[in-house]
Amino acid sequence: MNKLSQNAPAKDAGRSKLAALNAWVAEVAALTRPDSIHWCDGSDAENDALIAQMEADGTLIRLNTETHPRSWLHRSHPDDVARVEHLTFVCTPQQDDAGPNNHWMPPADGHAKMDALFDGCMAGRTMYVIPYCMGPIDSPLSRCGVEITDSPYVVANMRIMTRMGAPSLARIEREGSFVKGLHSIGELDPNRRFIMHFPEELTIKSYGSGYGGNALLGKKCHALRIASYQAKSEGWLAEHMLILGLENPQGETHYIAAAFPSACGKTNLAMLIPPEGYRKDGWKVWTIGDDICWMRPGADGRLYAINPEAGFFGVAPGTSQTSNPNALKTIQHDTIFTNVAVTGDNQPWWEGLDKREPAIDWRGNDYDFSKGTPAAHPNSRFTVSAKQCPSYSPKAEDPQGVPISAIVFGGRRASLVPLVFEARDWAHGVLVGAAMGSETTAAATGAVGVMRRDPMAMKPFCGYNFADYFSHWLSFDKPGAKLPKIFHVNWFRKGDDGRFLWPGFGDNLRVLEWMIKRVTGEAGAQETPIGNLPNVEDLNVAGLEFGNEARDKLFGFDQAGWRAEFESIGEYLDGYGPRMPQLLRKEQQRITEALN
Ligand code: GTP
Ligand code: SPV
Ligand code: MN
Repeated sequence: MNKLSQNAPAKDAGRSKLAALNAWVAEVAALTRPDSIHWCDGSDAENDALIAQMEADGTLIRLNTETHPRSWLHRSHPDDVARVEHLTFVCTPQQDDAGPNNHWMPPADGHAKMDALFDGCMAGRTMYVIPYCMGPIDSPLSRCGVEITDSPYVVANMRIMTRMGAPSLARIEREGSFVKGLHSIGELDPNRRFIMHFPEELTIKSYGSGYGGNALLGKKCHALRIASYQAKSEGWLAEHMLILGLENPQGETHYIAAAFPSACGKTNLAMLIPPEGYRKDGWKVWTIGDDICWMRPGADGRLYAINPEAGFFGVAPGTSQTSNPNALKTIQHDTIFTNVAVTGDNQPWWEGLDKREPAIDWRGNDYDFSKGTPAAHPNSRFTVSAKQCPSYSPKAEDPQGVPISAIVFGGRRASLVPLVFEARDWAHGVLVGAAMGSETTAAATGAVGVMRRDPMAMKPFCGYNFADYFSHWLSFDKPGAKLPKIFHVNWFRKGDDGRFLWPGFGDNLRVLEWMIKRVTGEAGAQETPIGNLPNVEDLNVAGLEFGNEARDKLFGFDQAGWRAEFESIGEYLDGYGPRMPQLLRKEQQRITEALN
């Protein structure tokens, strides 16, 4: 018998000191009827046994042990390769509380739909109970949850992405409360797939997908959708943001949180290596998080942030020695790769990595160049512990979090939006975030490259009405608050020839330097109706060469274009009806008038 599935359900139902947890596990077991229940302790022995089991049944394929020790390839079902926004629901009693930004169902209907799917779905399978903590185990900003799943791949990923196992269970027993997440891969049938949230019950039910944010319930479901809801009532923020520390030559470190939509550059910015000249001068970037940021005001009025995650579930394509050397070093060992291609000698490979030729594509077929389709799935990913990252910040485990000096919003905008601008104050900054637009990416199913509004990069992740969310953001501006400055960036502006005008990646440091110098009052800017833009001479562009087109488009301000944009922003805000905070409408009107 399998070492991991020895315990009978009846015996296992009493495994925690917390009656509420035991009762929930027993209730779920009665519904899903697994063959056995395994309570995860997070130990190496447990992980080794799970990995061995997955290697034996083909769930994991061992990669080249010399180049990539203890690393694995997982091929997900070809119809299960990304988040599914059209199948993701927020179930609040009132539809208005979920808002036009969410798909909604009455909670009773949501439960009925999900429980019918879960009925008997774990027959013949092991049910894993995963106690986890989002954030450092000893941090007052952290929150705990328990995910029940029938996927050992999910267990192995949750072990990397969260603090999972015995210490988390101990905290849950101490606190007496936890977010409940129930997950089954079901039949992996897209027609029997839903990701359902019940914020008032701190409950998640996810069926029919084994992929990323659909299945690793600590990540987007808990740390963003449920947490954003909790954060609103408790006075903090749960955001789709990276966190980095920028150390200057004087040895001072400023912390920056940045919200970019999925597959728009968070991992890359969080692990940035400064251009050579900057490195020589002593600049350094420290990585705290690459996807999610929880922050709340400290006693001194500043916002303090933690990364609730313990690992990176990062986009593989585009990751290379030139674009992101820190990520590449991070994933040389002890990494789970999902849906990448492999080379003839069984090394992981993806588009943009290097000039080698892949042998087998992400589906497991011989790679055929003549088809012109990518060998790795565009949303292929690596799962790896943050501790393996060479730039991982010593402050990343600080239970108090780090004080944030600047908040950055940004998206993929081929036209109109310049490289960077600064909001004039908090309310303007909230509008800048609320008005964000970006072209869709392969991180979710559906068309790629379609421009849509993605406020604060939270369109797929805000667990309640965006109008209330914007009010919540505005509410941080109160006496005694020492709020960060807010900026907007666009690394993705294109020229008439369709090429990116800004080199991006390491050179993004030049923009971060300007931001921090704006915070400390050392850099200049030009005031425009949309905010403060750097003059070309305010930014260090030494060593970069720009033609006139690049200069105009990266640093210029297109009044007529912005007038049309602000009209569209006004219409977007109006779509939220009377719940939209007046202050935001006023900001939009103030700028519209200045543009006219
Ligand atoms: P999620 O994990 O989906 O939330 O994404 P992310 O925001 O962490 O995105 P990531 O950093 O993984 O970047 C996604 C893609 O954008 C990769 O293919 C990168 O190579 C590319 N990218 C990142 N930064 C830049 C940049 O500065 N310029 C350009 N042109 N591309 C970039
Ligand atoms: C994203 O899509 O923003 C991700 C990947 O970070 S997932 O975990 O699938 O949500
Ligand atoms: Mn993300």
